[in-house]
Amino acid sequence: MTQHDTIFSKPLPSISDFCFDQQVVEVFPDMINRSVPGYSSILQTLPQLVTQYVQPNSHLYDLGCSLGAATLAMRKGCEQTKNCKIIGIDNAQPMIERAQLHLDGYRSDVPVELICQDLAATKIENASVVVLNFTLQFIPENKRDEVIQNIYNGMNKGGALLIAEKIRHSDSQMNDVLIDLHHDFKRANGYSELEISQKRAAIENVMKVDTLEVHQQRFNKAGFRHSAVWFQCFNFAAMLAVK
Ligand code: GEK
Repeated sequence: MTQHDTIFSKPLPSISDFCFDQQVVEVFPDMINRSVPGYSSILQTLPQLVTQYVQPNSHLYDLGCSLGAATLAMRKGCEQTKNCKIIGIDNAQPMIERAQLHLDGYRSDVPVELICQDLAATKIENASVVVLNFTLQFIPENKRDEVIQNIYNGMNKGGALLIAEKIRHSDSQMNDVLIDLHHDFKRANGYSELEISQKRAAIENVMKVDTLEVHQQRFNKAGFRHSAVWFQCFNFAAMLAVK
């Protein structure tokens, strides 16, 4: 059973930068479901997309795997494909430890290896599917091009990059509308004004979001031949880029 997220419910004397520590691990499923519009819809659709792009004898990567929710969805999507292996990467040790327990609770013939390391230093090889589910937004902006290029270089032709992100609208008025809708979503899920504002302060230095246009340009620059937004709810979008 996941615990209820109350991390920002009491006034904090000072707000430190958000980090993925043990306290966050304990409440993570509740936190992400109540904070990210469309999170469960994206996870539900992942198996379908994975089935469409997975190749026999290849690797699938879940970069920034947290507790392995996307890893499990990916595993569902490649169960019928011969000789696949999923590699889950996260640089937070408490996340990897809990993800391992979580994955051990489900039986499957698809091997999964979980590694605690920086995804920017991860060698991508023989990849048919790479998932970055709400993770690129935590990578420093000046490293994002290199990360996507590294992924592209390690992917097989016809392989898919599945990336979901919080986004910023390039029109500031429209951006404000999307942010308001997101905050209403959080209120409807039981977060107070204090929780919303303290979380915002904790995350603003560690999570800088790009526009859809910047993502698109980055895919093109890396060499992806096709890309599209396949889902959007307010300022959260899921994209597909195919090599
Ligand atoms: C899900 N994909 O449930 N290297 C590796 N991992 C990193 C790095 C890095 N440089 N930076 C951050 N992370 C998941 C949700 S959460 C999204 C992903 C969120 C990891 C970080 O430790 C955390 O576990 C994850 O990226 C982001 O589908 O909390 O909004």
